[in-house]
Amino acid sequence: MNTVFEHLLDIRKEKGAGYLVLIDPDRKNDGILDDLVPAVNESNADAILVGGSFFMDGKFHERAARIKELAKVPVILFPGAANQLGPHFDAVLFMSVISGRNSNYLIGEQVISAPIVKDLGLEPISTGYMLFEGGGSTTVEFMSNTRPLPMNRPELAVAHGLAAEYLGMNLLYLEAGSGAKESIPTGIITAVASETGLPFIVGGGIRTPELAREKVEAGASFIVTGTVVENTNDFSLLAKFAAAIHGV
Ligand code: 1GP
Repeated sequence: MNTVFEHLLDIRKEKGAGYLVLIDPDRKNDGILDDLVPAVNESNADAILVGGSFFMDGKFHERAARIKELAKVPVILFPGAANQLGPHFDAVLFMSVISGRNSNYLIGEQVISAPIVKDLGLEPISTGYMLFEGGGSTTVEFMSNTRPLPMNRPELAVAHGLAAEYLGMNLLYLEAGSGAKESIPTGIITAVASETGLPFIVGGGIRTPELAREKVEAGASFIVTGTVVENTNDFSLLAKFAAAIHGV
């Protein structure tokens, strides 16, 4: 059987790029999961990411279980911390915040997580997570206590991407932050695509299918959207994003 990561790479090969839908299992989304997840199933999206850096109640695991129960695509944990690990995922982005210099998010949470990942039998997808300045301070910047990379220095992005590659990571995540004003610019995407050998996710502040398509044409392997669907409750957007990202 293919791993989730192999499945994602196959999608990228067949469709040019993949579409990942981020669902934040916080209380603000309590009422919409039973409609949102079936809408994702119908939309041609390729996987669901579940996670976030901050929660306002204690029902993360309950909601993650419900998402997994309803989902017909792989459900991947996109963890803000080790305490989000649980059995209701097909894989976990085993991430290190390589853009920052906070040792807890570079290796601390990973050491806490590794035995739990093994015990749960989750597939770890080794991911170098790079946070960029999305215009205004984002929750992840505050919670990770790290300084984001500037958007106007592609060479810095490339150096971080290469470091992740040479450290043996399998995937990069170029993040402007959830709800970012500015998404990752084309210049950064083309530089990372042409100068590193790793597939990469681009997310944060992508609010239209046209903008998602622009990122794919610049070289993004996977696009993630979160807030735009949660904020508008317009689930028809999911299929529009999927079509734009897959180029159909
Ligand atoms: C957050 O990149 C994702 O990690 C999604 O961002 O909520 O802005 O779509 P948005």
